[in-house]
Amino acid sequence: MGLKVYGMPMSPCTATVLALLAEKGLDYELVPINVRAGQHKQPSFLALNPFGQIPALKDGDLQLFESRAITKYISYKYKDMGPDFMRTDPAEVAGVAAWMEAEAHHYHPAIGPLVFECIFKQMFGGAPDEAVVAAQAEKLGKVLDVYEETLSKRKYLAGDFFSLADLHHLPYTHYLMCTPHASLITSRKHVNAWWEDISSRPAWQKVAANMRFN
Ligand code: GS8
Repeated sequence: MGLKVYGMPMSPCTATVLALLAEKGLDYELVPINVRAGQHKQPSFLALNPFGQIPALKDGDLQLFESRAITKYISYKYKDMGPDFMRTDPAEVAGVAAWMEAEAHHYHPAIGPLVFECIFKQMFGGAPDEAVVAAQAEKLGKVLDVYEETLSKRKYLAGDFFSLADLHHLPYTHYLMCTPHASLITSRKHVNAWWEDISSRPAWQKVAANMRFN
């Protein structure tokens, strides 16, 4: 039994897992879960993730949910397949962990609602709430000022190596670049260079090509 990812290619959290699998060159089956049709709230999917959100993973007898837990599991288990995105040196491991936390607790709360307003809400026929958009753009700008300072000293978030910390920024930033707020990235020299670097990775390009939202 191989790896099975339950989700949708256009879902940012699913795309993160697919990006890692592509980087590692691992074979997997993508089991489509149609969120629009509410499949993620059906008992068969709730058995995989009781919180009813995609993605989920099956690897033999192991079942897992939460994209950040899934990418850590894949990185540990398939350490010898492709690059090691979690490192082994304790200081580097800690740096990757710190920037994964920064993504989860600073970057994501700022960019997630912005992408929701500008991309996902419109998919369902809604208009962006401009007050929310402005507040989230300001919040994201402040987070990106910290990133700019960090990335002026090193090439990637946790050091001079691409890691899971960088990888977790790919899907939401990809969508941000399709909104009128791409300048949040492009106006910051070091953030922009980092984005151009990580988003041009061949593995990511393959995953991004399937993230069609219109
Ligand atoms: C969030 C998953 C999530 O928001 C993770 O895996 O990192 N912390 C979790 N999934 C969204 C799709 S966005 O990729 C989802 O399932 N939304 C439907 C819902 O919440 O009902």
